[in-house]
Amino acid sequence: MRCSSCRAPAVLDVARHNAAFCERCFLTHCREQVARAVRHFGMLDDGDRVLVAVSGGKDSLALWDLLLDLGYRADGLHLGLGIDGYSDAGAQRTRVFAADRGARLQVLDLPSELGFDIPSGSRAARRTPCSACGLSKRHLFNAAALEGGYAAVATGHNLDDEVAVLFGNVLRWDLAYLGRQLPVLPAAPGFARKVKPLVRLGERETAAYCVVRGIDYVIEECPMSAGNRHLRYKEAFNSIEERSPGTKAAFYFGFLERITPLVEPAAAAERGDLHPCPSCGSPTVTEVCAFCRLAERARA
Ligand code: Q46
Ligand code: ZN
Repeated sequence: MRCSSCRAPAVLDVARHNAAFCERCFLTHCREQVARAVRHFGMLDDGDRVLVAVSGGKDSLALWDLLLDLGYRADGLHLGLGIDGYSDAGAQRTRVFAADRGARLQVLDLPSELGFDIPSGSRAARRTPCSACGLSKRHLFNAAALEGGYAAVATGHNLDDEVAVLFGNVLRWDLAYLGRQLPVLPAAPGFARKVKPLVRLGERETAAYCVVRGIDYVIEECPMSAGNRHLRYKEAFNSIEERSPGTKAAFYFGFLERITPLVEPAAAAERGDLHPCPSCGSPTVTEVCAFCRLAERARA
């Protein structure tokens, strides 16, 4: 197998591009895919300050590395979720990465700073761990970005993640979620801009990127993800993609091009009227925002 760009021996093939790459050209491919996504979807402007949500896994560390490499002023925020056997490993990999690159890292430890962890907090609030975790992350990353005056929060969602979530939303025809599943959510009062610069890269590519760049990341899945339906959707799509390369990208980018314009208004109408949460000031449609209710129950 030869590199499609320079004819040197290839180390990785990317079937959906009908291409193979040597290490050097693979890194160029990853940078080009991220730069293209950023440009095409208007995610960031040159010189923007970006807050990167970093877990210590392959996607978030690859994202941070790529954004720094592309010249963005990218700082990291790591949340300590208090998940045994997982959170410490993520914090450690994140700290090592930041120290190696001389990048700015903020760490917010939920148990010691907010008084609850995800496993016990989710039980107290009668939510699944991933629902409590997702809610906490959205709230805390948004709040930190607003407080720090960042242009955007960047998350490491890759093509496989977006395809799995899209498939789940389509199975339920959940218009509110479909209308919000965009690679860019613009800033609005109380909301920082959200961007997903890895949507043009699959998880095999982000893992390979970390290996080639010598980035040490947490390989183990979060123990709370067991039974997560998105993992099953990923497996299903992997077997389809194996037989028909390009299916994932066609499904996701076709949705963005052709369906998003149809569902966005319906989703906006479902959102209701926002007012500031009396406890934290975040915009909410309920009396007190979902995060403050979760935190209150978790600390009780
Ligand atoms: S960290 Fe949190 Fe994930 Fe663990 S509890 Fe679920 S959402 S699986 S990305
Ligand atoms: Zn609140």
